[in-house]
Amino acid sequence: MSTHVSETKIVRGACPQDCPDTCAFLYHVEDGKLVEVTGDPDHPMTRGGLCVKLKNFAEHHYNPDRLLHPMKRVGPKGSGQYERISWDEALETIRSKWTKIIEEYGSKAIMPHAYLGHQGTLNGLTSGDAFFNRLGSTIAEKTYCESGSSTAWIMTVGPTGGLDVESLAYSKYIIVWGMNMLNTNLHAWPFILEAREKGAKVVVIDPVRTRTAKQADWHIPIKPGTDGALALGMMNVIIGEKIYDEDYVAKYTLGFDELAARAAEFPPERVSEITGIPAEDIRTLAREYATTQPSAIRQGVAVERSPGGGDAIRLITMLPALTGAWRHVGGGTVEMPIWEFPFNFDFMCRPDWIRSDARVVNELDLGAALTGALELDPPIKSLFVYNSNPVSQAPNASQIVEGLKREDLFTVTSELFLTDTAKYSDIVLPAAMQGEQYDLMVTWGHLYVMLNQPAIDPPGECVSNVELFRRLAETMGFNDEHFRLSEDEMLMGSYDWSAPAMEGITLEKLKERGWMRLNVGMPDERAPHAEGEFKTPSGKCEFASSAAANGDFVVGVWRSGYEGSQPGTPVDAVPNYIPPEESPEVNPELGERFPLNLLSPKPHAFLNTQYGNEKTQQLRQGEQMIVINPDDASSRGISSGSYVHVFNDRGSFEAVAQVSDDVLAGMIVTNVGHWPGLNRTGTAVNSTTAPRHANLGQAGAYSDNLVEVRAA
Ligand SMILES: Nc1nc2c(c(=O)[nH]1)N[C@H]1C(S)=C(S)[C@@H](COP(=O)(O)OP(=O)(O)OC[C@H]3O[C@@H](n4cnc5c(=O)[nH]c(N)nc54)[C@H](O)[C@@H]3O)O[C@H]1N2
Ligand SMILES: Nc1nc2c(c(=O)[nH]1)N[C@H]1C(S)=C(S)[C@@H](COP(=O)(O)OP(=O)(O)OC[C@H]3O[C@@H](n4cnc5c(=O)[nH]c(N)nc54)[C@H](O)[C@@H]3O)O[C@H]1N2
Ligand SMILES: [Mo]
Repeated sequence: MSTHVSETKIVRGACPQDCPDTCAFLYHVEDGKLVEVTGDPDHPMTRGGLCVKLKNFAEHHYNPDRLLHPMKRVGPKGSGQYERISWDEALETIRSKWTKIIEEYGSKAIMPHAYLGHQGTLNGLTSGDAFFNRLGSTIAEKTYCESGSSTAWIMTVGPTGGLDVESLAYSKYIIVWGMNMLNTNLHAWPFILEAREKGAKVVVIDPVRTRTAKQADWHIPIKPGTDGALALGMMNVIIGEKIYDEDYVAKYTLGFDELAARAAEFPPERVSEITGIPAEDIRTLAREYATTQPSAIRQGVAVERSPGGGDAIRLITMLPALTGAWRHVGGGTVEMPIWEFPFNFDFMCRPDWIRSDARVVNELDLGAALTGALELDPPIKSLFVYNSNPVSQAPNASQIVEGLKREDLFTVTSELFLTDTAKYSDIVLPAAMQGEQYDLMVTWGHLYVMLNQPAIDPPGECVSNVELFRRLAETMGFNDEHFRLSEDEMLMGSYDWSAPAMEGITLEKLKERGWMRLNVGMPDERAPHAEGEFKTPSGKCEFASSAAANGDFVVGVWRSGYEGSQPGTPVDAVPNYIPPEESPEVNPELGERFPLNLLSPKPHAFLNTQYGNEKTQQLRQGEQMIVINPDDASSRGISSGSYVHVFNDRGSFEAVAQVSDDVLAGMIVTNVGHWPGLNRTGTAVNSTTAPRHANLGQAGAYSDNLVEVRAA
């Protein structure tokens, strides 16, 4: 290996984080100690660069605050007072508590709560699903992120990867829509720069003049939650001026007439009123986007975080079929290319173990579920948290804390650190960190299979999630073969290794090389929908959705393999603009009391809450801050650098104000991810957010949040 330095052992790995980039790692190990983690310069997408969050990743493994042993609570819930116990005692406590709860209330009184703290096939999103299905617990619907976008995507184009992010280098017109790429998809940016060097124009659609927006050729500020109207306005112009690709539309799309009728209701003047974008800009955007080929749209997750998010993503996803952009290398759109990977979710989740009377509770409704605001029979008597930190990341956090304080709730958390959530647990279990475990990473921003191999042993008594659920299965007396499989056997079962996309890829080769590209065409030749071939029921890009008829839009994987239908808003076959619910226009009474729309996108130096407890990252990120427009600031007597109180009926937090016209009047922006317990008031942004769902996929509508601000 070229990077080999004497005495330093290099082990190949991959970033564990829930991020589209999944960087290729080189672990540097000396005398059994992880001394450095660097990027693999040979990886075509991530090119040896690691983001600011992962700069001190080796040290992160040795953070003195890491949980190293199981512990039991010895003080009041939330006090953080714990005492070391053995694994045996921890497991025995769980067994006896759960046995009693099951006898008295049934197994549905136990609820897991997990998300993407780790992004592995074995230790990530679906880790533990098989165990909890076998236990017969309540099924936790995991829709923190992308479930709205993915549902919309699948309804429109089917489970296809779409545009390869690396192919952006061949685009001539690039729209980054609702994504702060320089923070959240950093390794896509060089491909955009490459395109720009060849003359491409880069447009960013975002209510905030972000770091990314400042780099763009054209920043279009838009009122939050109105993207569906903008897409319809663009269609109005594109169809009205006949600059769409008639041949492509005729051959490869379904429902053009219905879509044209819908778009006709959205002339630029009307869309301007809704979005705050000048009508002439809407016309220019539509014309440039349609006539400059290949044109590309990089969709961010932020668009889904509003009540109409699902339909907005459907509309955005339709644009390249209307213009025929899919014909070209570098044309089309990308939500996340995860659908190219041949997962075997039934093997991972074991839906065959789901009982016929299973109950589903959405994780974003956790506060209501724990406090009884959501009536549940049986009630939740035990919560098992892993890979997630709901006290910081779930909406209506104050209600979650209220629920977690219940004396009759038995809470167990498996964690790396004593997070704001773990603090409320009766039992805390220590988890292994990425450099200490084996996994094949799930990637959602590029097309490489990435293997992470352990570089060092876990410290203390930390275990991977795989080992955690093996121990829990044994404790509960589950003798199933599934819980005795080796990690390689689990990986073999988790993918269809004989699928065309996996041709030539084997675990043996991955162990040697670390990563391999899926067999789905190279970035300079890939045009997956040049001739239609969409993965929808009709095989076409569905402007009128055939799936809309059957009423179930949640993608199965977010529900642990559970396929039953979920009551929700009926969905129109042809998407529409669905306005925000918390806006002064829609709800003047609420707007009178709470006139500002609060957005809470991702922090630059943290990964959700991870690294939020690291000094170096805290310095990079700074204190919790809000950005407020000069008009809104002066009318409230707020100046830059002063503390403000941000509040609504759900809760409050404090932050430092930064007065800037980077945000429009009528809105403010902060970031999610600061540890509530490290903030001034012990709270953070999710104390104010509503547990509201977007119109598809039960996604969170975090952006639909009216607040008021006053000097603290
Ligand atoms: N540094 C860093 N990177 C991350 C993460 C992190 O925590 N930190 N988290 C990872 C995860 S889990 C995810 S899901 C991704 C998400 O990353 P992104 O897709 O970038 O999503 P967000 O950060 O939610 O928001 C991106 C931008 O959308 C804007 N926005 C908000 N509401 C709207 C709207 O209604 N319309 C439009 N057009 N724009 C809007 C915000 O102002 C923000 O600048 O990032 C991943 N990468
Ligand atoms: N207001 C607002 N709220 C949001 C969002 C927003 O934009 N605005 N974004 C939403 C989005 S997109 C997402 S993805 C969610 C993210 O929500 P979460 O997934 O809850 O986010 P994290 O803060 O990364 O918490 C993961 C936890 O898992 C732990 N962990 C990491 N690795 C392991 C492991 O191997 N084993 C175990 N047992 N634990 C591990 C970490 O220490 C961490 O505490 O937040 C959502 N919340
Ligand atoms: Mo996310």
